[in-house]
Parts: sequence; structure tokens; C-alpha cells
Amino acid sequence: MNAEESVELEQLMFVEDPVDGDEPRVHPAWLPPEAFRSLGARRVLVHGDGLLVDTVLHEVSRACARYGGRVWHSPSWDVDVDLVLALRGADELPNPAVQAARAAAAALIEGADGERLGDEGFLLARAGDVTVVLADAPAGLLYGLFHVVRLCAAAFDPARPAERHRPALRRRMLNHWDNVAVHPVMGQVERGYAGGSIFWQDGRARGDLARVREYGRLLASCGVNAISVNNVNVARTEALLLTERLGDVAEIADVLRPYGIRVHLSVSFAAPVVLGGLPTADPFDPAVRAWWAATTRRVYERIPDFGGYLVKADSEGQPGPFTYGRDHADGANLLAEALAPHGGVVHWRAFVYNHHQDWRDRSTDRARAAYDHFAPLDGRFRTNVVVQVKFGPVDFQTREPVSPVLAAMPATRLAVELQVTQEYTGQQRHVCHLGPWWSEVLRFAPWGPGGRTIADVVTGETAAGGGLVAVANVGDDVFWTGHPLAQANLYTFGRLAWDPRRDPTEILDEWITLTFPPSATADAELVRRTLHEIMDDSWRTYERYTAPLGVGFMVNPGDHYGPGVDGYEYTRWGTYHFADRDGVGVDRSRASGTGFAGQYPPYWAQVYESVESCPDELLLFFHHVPYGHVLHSGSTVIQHIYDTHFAGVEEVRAMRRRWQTLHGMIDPSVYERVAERLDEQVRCATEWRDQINTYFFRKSGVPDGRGRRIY
Ligand code: GCV
Repeated sequence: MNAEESVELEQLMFVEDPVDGDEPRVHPAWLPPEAFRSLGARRVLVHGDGLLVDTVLHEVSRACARYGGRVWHSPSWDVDVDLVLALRGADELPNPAVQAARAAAAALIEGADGERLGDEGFLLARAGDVTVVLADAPAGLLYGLFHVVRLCAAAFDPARPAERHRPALRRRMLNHWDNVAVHPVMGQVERGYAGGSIFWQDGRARGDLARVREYGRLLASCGVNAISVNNVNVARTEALLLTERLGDVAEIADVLRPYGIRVHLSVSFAAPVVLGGLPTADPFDPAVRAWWAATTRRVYERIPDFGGYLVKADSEGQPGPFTYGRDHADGANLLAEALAPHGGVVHWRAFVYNHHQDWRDRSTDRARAAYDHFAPLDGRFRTNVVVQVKFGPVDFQTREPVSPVLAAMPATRLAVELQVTQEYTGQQRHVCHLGPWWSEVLRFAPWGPGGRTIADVVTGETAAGGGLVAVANVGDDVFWTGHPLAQANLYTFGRLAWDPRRDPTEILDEWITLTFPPSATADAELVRRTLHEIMDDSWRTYERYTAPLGVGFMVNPGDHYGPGVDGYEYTRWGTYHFADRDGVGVDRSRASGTGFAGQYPPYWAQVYESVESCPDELLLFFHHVPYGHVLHSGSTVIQHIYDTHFAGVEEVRAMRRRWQTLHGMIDPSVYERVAERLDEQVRCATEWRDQINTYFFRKSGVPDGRGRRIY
């Protein structure tokens, strides 16, 4: 870079240009050019070197070219600047702005318990008239830059007090359930609701990775630093990514590296057999261990910063250690041993259960399975194994208790797995902002109120902490996520993974400001207020018109969209509600049920055990009760079902009316896409209401106390 001049504007990325001659533009999500207006109008000095510093320079250059600012890279002479972004360890320069910035920051850093900023942390402070962002490593500078973007003009407020930021979690990861070869049932992206994969198409890697690069930029801006690029259900073609097709993975890693994102791979436990031609994949077989060691070495030769493996084993038909009479610690440790010399990790999923259950068998409880398999293994996993636990004991339902596994393995690194892709929460056709739900999970105190929380578990206040992981929700859709408002779930995940204790409504507010920048909106306040009104409580609205009181899984089998009250009732999947003429719900108490309630530490075991103390919203998860049972709310179960279903549909209609007030205020293509999806949400919520109410009316014979129409 020529220090004599402002940095040349590099080739514009495709946010400004169509991806392809005839294709529609791709929506910039929460990074529209306008979000950079405040930054782009300033005089900016960047000091330091490295791949991610180049990314910072590129971002600043692009913003300045658009909005009239200037950028310098490590000038050794005096320049008047508004913003300095500098690496603390970078060469001393006779540049007064950099020196002043360092001096202003020094006291602050050393004064605050001497804690260093770490690889990803940064400091923002004012030094005279200048805003200073300092970091110890290039990734910190990149996160600091995006912080300045989020703050807009507030980053330059003379009265702004100094701030230090560090991610609470080291690994903030998205799992893509993308298939390389189109799966005959699950398609290109399993549980994907936003078109095809941005990585793969029709059996091969996409040649053009511009979109992946743009994705990396979006992820870095909200704090995500790791992704896995293929489905946890690893079929033949996908298995080859580990060996023959490793080059494709390397290309993706190359494109994401400038944004601080490491690539991980889902692998098949049977790889030594399927790819290596060995007769066994037994973790105790020396040839198997040697195969994993050699294969992993080759992966690191090609991708030196490769993150590690993700494994779904002995689950829903995937191979695993049970075949060889070994347990999941044996299986996970096999891969961990191969990754350890290179600094990689294994994310080993705890989603293991019997998916060939007999619905007549009331003693087997799918909710118990993860704990039964994994809790006894606590302390047996190598330190580079992260046991990845779905947040609830069953399967990403709209409401479930928090998985008891998360309180049962103090000597194991645990990660919580969330589902950003809205498989069970409206499939990106419904507005369902999941931040409040995730936050509730992260704030849950499994040892009792006031005690340590799930956020503490994943950040490492018990064992080393395994991080936060989520199943991704993007595809090649022009809005990335199908429903434009579903972008907020992706953004919120990243921000919660950076700081799991943050208020999700505040995060949503950030997303609104970035996505609909006030400077580009006719009535910014109206837009903000309306979006909060529509989105803040939308998860609870979704809960109201779907399966009641935590019972879950009243969805259509297979695609999991829309009501199917008995869809899973007589199947092998272990997800039942047991509704009869007298009552509904699953008895999971120790006294008379499956005993699942006893998997919690004493405080919650006791709360969940009794019908009297169990919270209303989980009542049917833990108990089978008569329709006339009176809830803490004062309503009976049956009347609660009717009331919430009528209310839920009204709330969705109100969402649609509110959205209509934004007509003409925002990008017409966003307006139209959301409007169209809200029509579908009203239709589908009405269908839910009528099927659920009618089902329970017919079962119970109890009429609605308010005489509304039930079919
Ligand atoms: C990737 C649920 C989904 C499956 C998914 C599975 C999992 O059962 O419906 O599509 O498979 O969870 O998390 O492994």
C-alpha cells in the first residue's frame, strides 16, 4: 500500500454490483453502505499489518470512497485524523496521532487489572479529538472497526467514556447443514429455508465464492468466528470433503480467513472404512488411529488454521462407536487425538437417542437419552473435545426445558447448540425472533435461582467452556434468509455468542439501526418502533398459536411445517403428547413417570417433579394432567389452549397491520417479501388455531368458556 496516498479503493464487492449480470442484487443484510456513512466521512488512520488489518483497511477504504473520508496506512508523518485503529504491538512510528492514541490507552489498559485484550478484544477511547481503537491482534482490530460502525456518530462523541470489549466465548460457531449432493428428501440444505447452499450446488463446490466472502463479512461484523461447511448427516459425497475434495474446503477457508473465520468439517465416524478402505472404524484399532492421524495431518498441510471436526455419531442412522462396543468418549477421543498436535477440536454432538422407538412403550423417554448416554462419561473426554448439547432435551422445540446434560458434566467442555434455522419455529415464513428464547436458555440457572447459569457453563466458569453453536439459516436467497426479518436471528446469535448475558431487545435494536439506517429512512423512529412491536414478542406469539404448554412436536411429520397434532403420535420418533378424552401431556416425574425430572440438580428436580410447582409453560412437558387442571395463571388447561390460540392469531394479524404502516418507507423489495410472508403466517397461524382448538374440543368435549367458534 502506498503510504503517500490514501488507500486505493479496491474492487467493489457485490453489494454494490449484481452478483451476476442478470441476477438480482443480493440484499446487504445488516451491512448496507449507509451503515458506514459516519465512518466513511472521517479521516482514518490504520496502523499495523497482517491479513485482518488489510481487511480493516479495505472496509475503511470502501466507506471513505463512498462518503468522502480519507484513510492512511501507518504514515510516519503528521496527519489530522478523527479515528485511529491501531495494533498495540505494531512498530513505533514518529506519527503523533498514533503516539497520542497509545498514550491515552496505556493508562486505561494497565489500570484495569492488567488484563490483556486477548486475540479478539479491543479498546475504544477518546484521546483529545480523536477516537482510538486499539487491539493486541488483528482480529481485535476488525471487531473494533465493526463496533465503530455499530456506534455510528456516537463513536465520535467527545464525552464517550472508554470501553473494553472481549468476547465471553472463544468459539462462536455456525453449523451448516448443507449437502454437497442434493439429498433426495432433504434437498441441498437440510432444514434450509432460504434456497440453495452458498457453498455447494448440484454435487460440487460453487465456483464463485464472492457470496461466501460477503457472508464472512456479515459474520465477522456480528462476532461469529467459526463455521462448519457441511451437514452433520454425512453421506458419501460429503465424506469425501475430508480427503479427495479437501481442496474445496481449503478454498472456502481461504475466502473466510480475512474475516477471522475458521472452517470446520462434519466427518463420518465410518470414514476409515468408507474412505480409507479399512475393515473397521473401531476407535481402539491401531490402524484406525493411524488413519485418522495421517488424514488429519494432510488436512492441516492444506488448511493450517483448520478448526476441527464436528461429529453426529450413533444418531438417526449415522455410524458411531456403539457398533464396536465402545462409548462416545472412546469415539470422540479418537478424533481428538488426531487433532491435538495441530490445535484442532472435535465438536461431538450429544444428540443421541433411539429413533426406532415403539410408541406403545411408555417407559422409553427420548428426553432422557442425551443425559443417559453422556453424563456417566463426564471427565473422560480429552481437553480438545467439546460435547455439543442441543439446548433442550428433545429437539429445538419452541418451548422445552433446558437440557439437564448442561448441569451434569462439570469436568467436560460443553457447548450449547441453538437452531437459528427455524425448523420448528416457522421455517422463515413466520416472524419469530428467537433472541428472547435463547437468552432465557442462557440465563437459566440449573442449580437454582441465583446460582451459575448456562452462560457460565459455556463460557467456562465450570470446565474450560465449549462455546455457543447454532445451525445456520442462510442460503442463496436474495435476502440470505428467505424472510428478511430472519436475518435478525443470525445477527442476534453472533452478538449473544460474543456476550451471552446481553439483552436480546438491545441486540435487536442494533440490528434495526444497522439494517434500516436512520439516514436512509424517511421516519426512522416509526420503523424502529414498528419493528420492535412486530418482533420483540414474536417467539411468544408463535408459541401461543402452536403446541401448547411445552408439549411440543404437533407438527406435520417430515417437513415439520404447520399443524399435525397426531402427526408423530404413533411413530417411532419418541415425540408423543398422549392426549386422550381426559387429559394431555407426558408424565416425566420420578414418582409415576419416566423419571426425566430427576436428571436435574435438586432444585429443579423438585420444581419439575410436582404438578403444583411446575411452571405453566412446561406443564405438559413434565406432566399428564386433566383438561380441567387449573394453571398458576388461574385458567384451566383447556381454556388456556383456546385462549392462547385465539390470541396468537390476533397478534399475527396485528403484526401484518403494523407492517403495512411501513409501506413506502423502506426498500420495496423488503417490504413486499415480508408482506407476502406475513400473509402466509396469518394463514398458517389460523390453521394451527383451528386444528389445535378443534382437536382438543373433540377430545375433551369441553366448550370454549367464551363461546367462540370451534369446528
Ligand atoms: C441434521 C432434527 C432434524 C434433522 C437433523 C437432526 C440433527 O431431527 O429434523 O434434520 O439432522 O435434528 O440435529 O441432527
